[in-house]
Amino acid sequence: MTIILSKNSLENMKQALLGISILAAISATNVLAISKVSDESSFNAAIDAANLDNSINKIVFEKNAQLSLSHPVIYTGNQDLMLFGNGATIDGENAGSFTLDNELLASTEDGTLIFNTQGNITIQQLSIVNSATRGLVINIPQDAQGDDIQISLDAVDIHGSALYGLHIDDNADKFDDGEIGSAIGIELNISDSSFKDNGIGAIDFDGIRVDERGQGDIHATIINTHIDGNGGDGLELDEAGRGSVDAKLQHVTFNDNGFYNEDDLDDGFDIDERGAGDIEVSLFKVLVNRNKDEGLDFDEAGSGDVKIKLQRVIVMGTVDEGIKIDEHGEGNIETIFSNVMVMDGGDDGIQVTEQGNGHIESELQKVSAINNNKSGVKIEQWFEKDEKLSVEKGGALHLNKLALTGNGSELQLHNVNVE
Ligand SMILES: [Ca+2]
Ligand SMILES: [Ca+2]
Ligand SMILES: [Ca+2]
Ligand SMILES: [Ca+2]
Repeated sequence: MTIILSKNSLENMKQALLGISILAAISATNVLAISKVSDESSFNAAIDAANLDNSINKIVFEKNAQLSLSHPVIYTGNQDLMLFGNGATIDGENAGSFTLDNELLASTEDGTLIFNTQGNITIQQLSIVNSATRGLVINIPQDAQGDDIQISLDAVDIHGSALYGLHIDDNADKFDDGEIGSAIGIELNISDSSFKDNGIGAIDFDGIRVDERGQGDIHATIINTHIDGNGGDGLELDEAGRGSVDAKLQHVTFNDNGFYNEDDLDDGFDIDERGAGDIEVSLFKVLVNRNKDEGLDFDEAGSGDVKIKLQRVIVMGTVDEGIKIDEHGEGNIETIFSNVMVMDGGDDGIQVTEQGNGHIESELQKVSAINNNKSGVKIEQWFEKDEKLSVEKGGALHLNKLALTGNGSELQLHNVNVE
């Protein structure tokens, strides 16, 4: 059965159909799926065809198709590829396995759907559910060069994975340690999607995990998306080597994440940046409720600045800090929070810590911190942590309608002046 027509066969078809209106539809894309993907064998056939023929750049599923996989499906082509899911659901309950070592750390190469490529990947209207290992995996080849990979997910639902829901891996180390990765960076765009109840089969597996190493940045834009109920962090962006992390989120929830490992709980949204490079985050209308470690946890190290802009953000019911921002080494922190509420946390509500060379410039506008166990707001600028005498010019805190009530201590500052 023919699954897909390549560009060449389409050219022949065009000749035959010359003058017929269907031409307009065909010429809009290089590839037309004649028989749509409807089950495991037709999905494998389509991916195999794309692996062999780099003119194939689109695979279309039958409307609302239900697929159950017995093995991971693996794309190995170089070309950009789009999967148009058309409402299809891929069940990965039997697609692969993982092993646990003595420390109960899970190791696997498997995932329900795996892309080994630096080609751009676009997926629309597709669900990946109940994966025995990871749901959706994109492995960036270590020798990748040139433009950043673009990964675009629209109306994608990944839930019930034992390990990561979505894993984008530009790290040569199998346990995601180390510093070795490709020369390219990662551009991730997600809209109208959900990542729920992943990371429920082993410790430290997130709803979405991006591991970027070597040269290259992480650019993430997430809109209208739910990242809830994952065993590890809801979202972890992990960048090392030269390069920055920037994340723009609008209308996103991070609720009830981080519960799987009771000895080392996890966060709603976690960023770890090391080496040269900055963290820049902008959140608009983001809800962060009942996460087990921190709600928002942003750590910057090596040279580089941290810029965090929060508008209309609510963080409630964390076991540890609600919002925690740490900057180490050469570089500054700039925060602009407006209409932010941090409530019922087990530690500080908002904790901002700057160390090494650098200063803090912080603006809190219509911010409230209520009933947090330790400080409502704690902002500290250190050259060396716990120094007795400040050797740097003090940082600046600009306040407009800050409401603090019921916290262990309301406001705690070190070498930061209220202006
Ligand atoms: Ca890289
Ligand atoms: Ca990097
Ligand atoms: Ca840095
Ligand atoms: Ca610093």
